[in-house]
Amino acid sequence: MTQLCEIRVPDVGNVAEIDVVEVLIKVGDTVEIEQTVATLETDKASMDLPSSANGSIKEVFIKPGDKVSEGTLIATVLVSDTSSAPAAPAPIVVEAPKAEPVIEKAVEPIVSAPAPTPAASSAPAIETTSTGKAHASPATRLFARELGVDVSKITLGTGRKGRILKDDVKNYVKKALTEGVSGTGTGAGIPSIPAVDFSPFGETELLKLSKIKRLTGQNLSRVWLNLPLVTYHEEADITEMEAFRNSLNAEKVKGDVKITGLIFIVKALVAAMQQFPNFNASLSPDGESLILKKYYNIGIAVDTPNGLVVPVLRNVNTKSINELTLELAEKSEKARLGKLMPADMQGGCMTISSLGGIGGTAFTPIVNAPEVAILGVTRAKMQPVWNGKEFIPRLMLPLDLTYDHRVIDGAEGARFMATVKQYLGDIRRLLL
Ligand code: CAO
Repeated sequence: MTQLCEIRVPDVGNVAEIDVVEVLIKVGDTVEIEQTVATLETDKASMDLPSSANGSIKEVFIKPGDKVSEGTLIATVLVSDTSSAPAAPAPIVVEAPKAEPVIEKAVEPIVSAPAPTPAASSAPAIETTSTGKAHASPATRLFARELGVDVSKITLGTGRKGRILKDDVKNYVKKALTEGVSGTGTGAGIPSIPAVDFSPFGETELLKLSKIKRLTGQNLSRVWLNLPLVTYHEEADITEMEAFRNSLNAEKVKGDVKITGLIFIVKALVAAMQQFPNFNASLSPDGESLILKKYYNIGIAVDTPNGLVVPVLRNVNTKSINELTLELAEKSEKARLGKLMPADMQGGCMTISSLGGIGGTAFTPIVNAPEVAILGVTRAKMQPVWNGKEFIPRLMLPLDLTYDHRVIDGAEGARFMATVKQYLGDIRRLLL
């Protein structure tokens, strides 16, 4: 049976006018779910608009240069197999372009997970970030990345207003091959990992990485290569905090969302950030100043079937434990269903990556730049603690703070964690 599905512009967060930059489909084209059908651009970011259905394009309602807004009909798709009916159409922001004074928005990673500015060791790409001049759509950037081309090296594109198009990338590669121009290196002179033929060793299968995983990988590599990271380990005594949490949860009735220990950690972290403003900051692109933030938004790394995403809890300092509990439950559920919008993942000041529900004793999380620090949490366990007279059983929570050493000094990191530990050890202090 055939069914007609519509691709519309989803909620992209309070933007009245969005420019259509590129239309990548035409009538009769076959599209798959998640395939990019158009590139849209606001004055803050470019986004790839994915198809929400598998099928063939019946009609296209937009052309480059058009202005659209939330709900605008982009195209209709004839779907022959009802099993491939629409999934949630989430635009994927992969580019934050052009001179943008608010660096945080400009360099923010889509997937939460640790941040941007490529130069992956094995994925040889140097993408221009907000500070660069290259003007290209996410689809073109992706294409360039796949070929290992640094788009910033393509000085002028042949598209409107000098925009770099796929053909410009192709021509650049052709030129590089014929003239031996060096444009496909891995950056910073890092040798790429050689390709290995595994077939002599046994059977293998090629599994395509999800888009989230690919982007996360690039972001992680960028941060790893660009930031001098230090990880500091600490333990907090959460015996009383857990007793309080359990007593609160005992009052809950069936259907209520239980309070998770993570929310107390979020609150303690923000209380410490209020005392240590350098942790609520980003380094300016020229590395000469700190941009201090006056709001307190915390990203929470959430494990989903498609990869890691980081929804952001906003204005944590103004919200109660109960409000934050509901917000985290709602956002992590949305994350797992793949329904987070870019706006849900933007504006974070610091991130928490909690593996405590799974286990672990310590790990080294990677900072979600342009944030300057990330807090890792692993599994709390009962331990004998010496109180001066005897060993007593206490519930100890391992914490791992990774920070950008350009911004945070070692002693500052240690003091910050001593403060987080103090808040978690006696959560009454959060009221002070
Ligand atoms: N110590 C001991 N127990 C813990 C704990 C800790 N540090 N953290 C959570 N738990 C317990 C919880 O209390 C819960 O127990 P009950 O079911 O008895 O109540 C159970 O473990 C499961 O917790 P959870 O992980 O589902 O819930 P959470 O609120 O602690 O975390 C979330 C929410 C979204 C952070 C989590 O589900 C998640 O996705 N974690 C993975 C994040 C990740 O992948 N990070 C890696 C990033 S770097 O690659």
